[in-house]
Amino acid sequence: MPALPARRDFLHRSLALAAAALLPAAEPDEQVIPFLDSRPFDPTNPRLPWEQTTSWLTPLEHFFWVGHYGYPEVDPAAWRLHIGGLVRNPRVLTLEQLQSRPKTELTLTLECSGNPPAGGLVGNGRFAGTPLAPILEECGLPPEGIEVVFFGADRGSEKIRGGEYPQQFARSLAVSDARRPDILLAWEMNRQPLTKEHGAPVRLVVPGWYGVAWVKWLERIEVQDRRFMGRFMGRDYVTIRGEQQGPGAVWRETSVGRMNLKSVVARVTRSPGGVVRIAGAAWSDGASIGGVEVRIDDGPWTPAQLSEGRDQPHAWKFWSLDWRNPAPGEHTLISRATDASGKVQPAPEDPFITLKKTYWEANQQAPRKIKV
Ligand SMILES: Nc1nc2c(c(=O)[nH]1)N[C@H]1C(S)=C(S)[C@@H](COP(=O)(O)O)O[C@H]1N2
Ligand SMILES: [Mo]
Repeated sequence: MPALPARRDFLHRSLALAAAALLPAAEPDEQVIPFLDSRPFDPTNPRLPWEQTTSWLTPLEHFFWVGHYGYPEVDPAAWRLHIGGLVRNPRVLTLEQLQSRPKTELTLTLECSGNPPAGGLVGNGRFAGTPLAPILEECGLPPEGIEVVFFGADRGSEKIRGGEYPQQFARSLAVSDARRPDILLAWEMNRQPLTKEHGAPVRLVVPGWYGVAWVKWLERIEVQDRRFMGRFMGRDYVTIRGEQQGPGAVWRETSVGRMNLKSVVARVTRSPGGVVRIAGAAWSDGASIGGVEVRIDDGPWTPAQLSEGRDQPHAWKFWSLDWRNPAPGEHTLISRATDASGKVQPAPEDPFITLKKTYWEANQQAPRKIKV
């Protein structure tokens, strides 16, 4: 297998770089045991490199980005936020006006609902901006308003039944969700102005919801008296899931929204003393993580130790488990999270997963293979 040494080489080199940049807490001389399917990091299309992830906060250079209609350059001086539709007092805000409002910072896990089980379309960042709810209140929500629609500056065209139509990236929230106090109009990520890739100058931040709801390059907010059914609400980012009910199944198609309970084995290391440590992350829609268990091969589920992040409801929790005397050879590691209500992250064979026909929201337990 000629590819393997090169891969290892790459890993060790990039690890040395990561260690220099962000590793005060890592143990000296620990060695990463790479996953057998580990892939090199591509800085032009970043995916969280789990095996290099030692920092609870994801550095910007490791944070994924997704843009369905490209990445528009928005001039912050010319930028305006239009708030209209059915509100009683429509408004137009400049960036300066927005930034003069009260500022809140939250540490939040952002995951794309298209992230595969152990994939890197996820990160944990600090987002700062001003709460949306008071702005909606000031604009006056009418009783007939049921949804708030958020429009980005990015545009494309969509084919529907033989026709082709202009579209703007947009997502909606029910008024009751939009009034949550922790939804932000954010202009900072990791204490820096948002980059173009992450939606500069202003994006929506929806703690506990999948990334598709976090509209970037935000330029218009509208309240309407009917459901918004654009591509990213009603046709794309939809989950078709069955549930066995007696002899048949009930099939439901829902728009991707709240995140599902999930955990991953992120990184396996060996200390100079020979102890192998299995470390990982777990997150949810904000329900607190009750615990994480790890299974090695066909062994018992063993509770891991939760470490960082327990005080931040919408940020991932880090966990680890020390594995003494691993037998040399190949092993399969798998983790499962449980939330405080007792809900357990589903196994790949769970009907919650097998009856999910679309690939979005893949929160099943993810086996990872290593060779010790
Ligand atoms: N305007 C706009 N906002 C968008 C998107 C987009 O294509 N256009 N992609 C969404 C999706 S699918 C995800 S997963 C997140 C990703 O956020 P990030 O690129 O900052 O990581 O942005 C969301 N916001
Ligand atoms: Mo996404």
